[in-house]
Amino acid sequence: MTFTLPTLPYAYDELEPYIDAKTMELHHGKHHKTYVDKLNAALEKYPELQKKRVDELLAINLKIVPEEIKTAVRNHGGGHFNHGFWWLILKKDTKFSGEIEKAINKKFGSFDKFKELFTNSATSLFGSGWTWLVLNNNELEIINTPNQDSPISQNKIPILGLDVWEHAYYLKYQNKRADYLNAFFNIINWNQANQNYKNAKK
Ligand code: MN3
Repeated sequence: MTFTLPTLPYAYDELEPYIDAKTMELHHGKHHKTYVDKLNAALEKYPELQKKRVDELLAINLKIVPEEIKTAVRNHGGGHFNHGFWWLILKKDTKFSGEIEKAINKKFGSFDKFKELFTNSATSLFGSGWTWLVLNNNELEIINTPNQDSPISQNKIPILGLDVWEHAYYLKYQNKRADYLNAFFNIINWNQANQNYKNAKK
């Protein structure tokens, strides 16, 4: 089996005006597609690895991946996993509620404080990468990862994530990363985040 580009559970224009349709089309149809294609190319000579899930390839700092393709799988497997995760965390009009609400309030004091810390983390990220809310040893934590590095390689379970590569926002927001970060908080799928949190706690 080779890896395939997942279909989005919504139309490209559904996140307007926070993320524009053109950005979604390029981001999913071109960027994510390229990660999938390059991951498949990297695994071409490794039929055993083609049978693994992408999270299995990335686990424990890519332990099962041979040295000669480690960088390619870190970048393109990471890109495939991170984007597959990211599409599902985007949705308009869900409510901050459930176990994730309680856990965020308990850990960070309030939603506003969480938003501030998450935004500061994303603002401070130099170059390309991601900002995440993860569960690390059963504790919520905000982290950045460079490039397409995935939290699961560090044994941290993503609850929600934010793509801070310029390709995620540049068409609409140009250099105004702060506006993009603010927009993101209107399209977090809290149902999905809550489900991710409940699964991670198991
Ligand atoms: Mn991206």
